[in-house]
Amino acid sequence: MLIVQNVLSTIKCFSTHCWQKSDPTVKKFGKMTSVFVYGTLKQGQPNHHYMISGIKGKGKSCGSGVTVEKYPLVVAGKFNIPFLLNEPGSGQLVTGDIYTVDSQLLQFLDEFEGCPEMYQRKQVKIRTVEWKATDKRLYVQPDADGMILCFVYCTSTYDREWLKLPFYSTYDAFGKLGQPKYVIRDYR
Ligand code: PCA
Repeated sequence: MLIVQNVLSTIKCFSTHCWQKSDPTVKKFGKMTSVFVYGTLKQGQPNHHYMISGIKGKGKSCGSGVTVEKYPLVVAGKFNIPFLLNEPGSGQLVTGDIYTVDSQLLQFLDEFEGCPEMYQRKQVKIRTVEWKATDKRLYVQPDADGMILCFVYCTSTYDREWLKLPFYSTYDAFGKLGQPKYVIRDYR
């Protein structure tokens, strides 16, 4: 029995190690990661403070951008939450803000966004619209065409009925763009 347990724990340890090795967020301590936010984490939106307060980890604004591919951006659920449905090619080009975050803030954001159950974090190509990040030690720079690969919280685990909702290109939590207003709740 002990031998079986040891073998199992070795396999578990090995698989965790492999996962960590292939995950860019934990490859190197202190690495900054580019994240594209399109919803309540954007500037002027209800959860933006997490991106810049420093309380949950380090985050720096790099600029703004738009997805290279179209995605359906819907406002759904009883709290009117914005979701980017992982259906590239349908919907609209979606606008948002680009941040660079440290591993602590990335880990918080994963937890805050209910990742991987509610949202899944996926790398997508973003066309930069405005770029203000010049410190090369902190920021990954866009390529010569102004493109940058960023993580985005999108979902494949959504209710198929949501495909019948209106698709937006830009999100606003306060109903300024005609979308249902976001219901603000306490985060734990
Ligand atoms: N927060 C994340 C995903 C949706 C949301 O409200 C964001 O702003 O990108």
